[in-house]
Amino acid sequence: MMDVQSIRQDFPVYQKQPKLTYLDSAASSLKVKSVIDQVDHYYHTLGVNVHRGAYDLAYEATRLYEEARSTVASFIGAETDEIIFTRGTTSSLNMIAYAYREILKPGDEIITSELEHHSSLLPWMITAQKTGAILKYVPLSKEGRITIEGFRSILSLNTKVVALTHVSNVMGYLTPIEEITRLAHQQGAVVVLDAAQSVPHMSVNITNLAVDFLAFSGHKMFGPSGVGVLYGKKHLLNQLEPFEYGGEMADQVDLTQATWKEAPLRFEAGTPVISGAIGLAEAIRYIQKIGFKAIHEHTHELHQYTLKKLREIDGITVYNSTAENPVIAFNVDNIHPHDIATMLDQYQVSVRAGHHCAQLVTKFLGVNSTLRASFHIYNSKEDCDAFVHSIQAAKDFFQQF
Ligand code: 7TS
Repeated sequence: MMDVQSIRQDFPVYQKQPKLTYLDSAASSLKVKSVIDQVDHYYHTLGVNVHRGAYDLAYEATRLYEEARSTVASFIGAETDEIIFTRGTTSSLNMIAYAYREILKPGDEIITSELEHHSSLLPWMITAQKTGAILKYVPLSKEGRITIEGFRSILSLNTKVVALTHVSNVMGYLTPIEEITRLAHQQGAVVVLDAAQSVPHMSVNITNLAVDFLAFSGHKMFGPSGVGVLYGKKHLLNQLEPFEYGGEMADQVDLTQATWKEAPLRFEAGTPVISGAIGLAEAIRYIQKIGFKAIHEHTHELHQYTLKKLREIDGITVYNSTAENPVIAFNVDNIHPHDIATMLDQYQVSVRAGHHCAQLVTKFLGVNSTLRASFHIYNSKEDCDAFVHSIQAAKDFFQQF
C-alpha cells in the first residue's frame, strides 16, 4: 500500500481538516502543495502577460507557460503545438462541437452515448440541432457499457463525428476507444474523446489511442481549477475556424478581413490562464513522480476493499461493481441519496449525490439519482471504513422512521 500519511503531507487541506474523509475526487481532486506553490510563485514573482512583452519578466512568464505546454504534450504523447490551454474539459468540448457547426451537413451522423457527462453530450446535441445532423446513441450493454459491438451496430458511412467519454464519471467504465477509433477512422469520422476522468487515473497516450481530439481538466488531477486542455491533431486544428477572436490569435488584420495564426495560438484568444497552465504542469510532474502504476494499485485496492465491505450491509445497490476507475455508484434502499449524503457529512465523509451532470446515466439505471464515492491517492483504508460505518449509521438512523 501507498504511504498515505506521507502523501497527505503533500495536500495542505488535511492540515486544516485532519478528520476529512474525502471521497469526491471524481468531481474535483484535492490540491497538491507544490502546485499551489507554483501558482503562487507566478503571482509573487512575475504576474505579467505572456507572448506580448519585450522585457525580462514577460520572457520568463512566456517561458514557463510554453514549458507547461511541452510538459502536457509529452505527458499524453502529443506534439507541443497540438496542446491548447482552455478553461477546462467543458470549454474544450464546446469549442470542438461549435467548430463543427461549420462542417456538418443535414443527414451527417454524430455518435455519442448515454454514458456522457453533459459537457460531452449537450454541445453535440445543440450542434446536431443547428446543422440538421443526427445524434445517434451507442446501445449500451446490459451492464451499461459502451461496447465495440454496440458501436459497430450504429457506425455508418454517414458517421462524421464520434464523441465519447473515455471513462464515465458515474459508472467508472473504461471505453474500448482504440478499437472504436480504428473503426471510426475507416469510415472517415473524427473521434472526440472526453478524457476528464481517465487522465487523472491512467496513462493516456495519443499515439496509442489515435483519437483526433481529446479534452481534460486540471482540477481533477491535483491541478488548479480554471485550466484544462484541448488536444487536437495539428492538421485538423488548422482547418478549424477559431472559436473566439481577439488578442494574439490573429496573423494579419486589415479593415475588412483578417487571417489567423496556426494552432495553438489560433485558439487561445486573449490572455490565457497563465498561472493555471503553470500549476497544471506541476500537477503532471507530481503524478509522474508517483506513477500511474502505484496510483492504480492503491486506488484499486481501496475500491475493492470498499465494495466488499458494502456487500456486508443489507439494502445497498451498487450499480457498477466491475468499474475500472475507483468509483462506486450506489443507492441505499428507500432512502434518498441526498439524505444519505447529508448524513455522511455529519461524519465528515464527502460524497456526491444526484445525477452527476449525466442525467442519461441515471435514466439508464432507472433511478432519479445515485450516490457516488470516488477515490484517489490520499485515501486510506480508514477512509473506506469511515465511509462504510457512516452508511450503516445513516441507514440505521433513517430506518427508525
Ligand atoms: N466530462 C467528464 C467525464 C466529467 O467527469 C466532467 C466533470 C466533465 C466532463 C466536465 O469537466 P469540467 O472540469 O469542465 O467541469 N465531472 C464532474 C463530476 O463528475 N462531478 O463534478 C464534476
